[in-house]
Amino acid sequence: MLHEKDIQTKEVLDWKGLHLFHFKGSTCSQKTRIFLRLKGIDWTSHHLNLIKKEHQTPWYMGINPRGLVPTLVHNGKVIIESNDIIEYLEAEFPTPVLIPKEKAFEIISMLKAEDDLHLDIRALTMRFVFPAFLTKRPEKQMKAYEGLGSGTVRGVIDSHKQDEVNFWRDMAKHGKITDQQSSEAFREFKAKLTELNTLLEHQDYMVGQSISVADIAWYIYARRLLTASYPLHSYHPSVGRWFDKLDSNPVFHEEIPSGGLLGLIPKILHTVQRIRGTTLENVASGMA
Ligand SMILES: N[C@@H](CCC(=O)N[C@@H](CS)C(=O)NCC(=O)O)C(=O)O
Repeated sequence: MLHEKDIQTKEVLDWKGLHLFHFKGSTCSQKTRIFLRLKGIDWTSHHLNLIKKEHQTPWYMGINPRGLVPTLVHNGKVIIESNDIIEYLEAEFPTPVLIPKEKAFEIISMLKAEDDLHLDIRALTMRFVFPAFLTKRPEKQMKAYEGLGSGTVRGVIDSHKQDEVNFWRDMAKHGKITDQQSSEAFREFKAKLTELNTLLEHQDYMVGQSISVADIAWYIYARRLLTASYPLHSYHPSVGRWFDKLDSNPVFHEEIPSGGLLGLIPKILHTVQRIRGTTLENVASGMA
């Protein structure tokens, strides 16, 4: 939860009710939206189109100093980071339970591990879901980003913002996400999903026989990996079965746009990558 000092757009401190800033194509926003739907919580939508850079305005960065989505505003309290938003909502709206108390430690550790892979999922997205010309960030934009927002989170200088800047500058330097970054991200996911596959050989959901937020988080990553052409079902059959079960639930399926331009772009990109022999599997196996 942010401190008042972190927030420059003071008007949100007077907002009543539950407001979510989000983007339909963002994994962290999708995770939060599915959570809200399963909980049956009503919320006011503030959709920000990341492609149009609507999240890098002085107004929004005055609410979220990192300029990322999602952000929750609940009766004047501002919470950033999807997993913190989810934990906050679980405490405020306890039913239906999505973080059972007896499994809380396990679930929070799983969410932490998932968040640690965020730059990896982003790297695969920027290489295998969207073409580089759509995602490159010119230096002028990075300089403007650096200057926006309070630069503090919970009252202290926010080092995470620098990680964001480094990611995009690195990508601009190489002109794309490199083969090495892609292979490393692929390896990280393969190792993690191999572990999860072993778990799911013996149980229906990530932490046992009932659904929890750990399932939402990994469903979102699995779905994004499939969009990047990761061979989920053949490498990890139990994860594949678990995924198909969740995917047949409209609450899950409907929150991830697969039609329109957001659905078409990766399909075109994969056709080009197949012709050039630069698919995710080619790159990860050093055959690109
Ligand atoms: N750890 C953060 C990650 C937030 C994040 O990176 N959001 C992405 C969308 S999934 C974003 O806002 N990207 C915009 C950008 O990088 O400029 C969370 O879980 O909320």
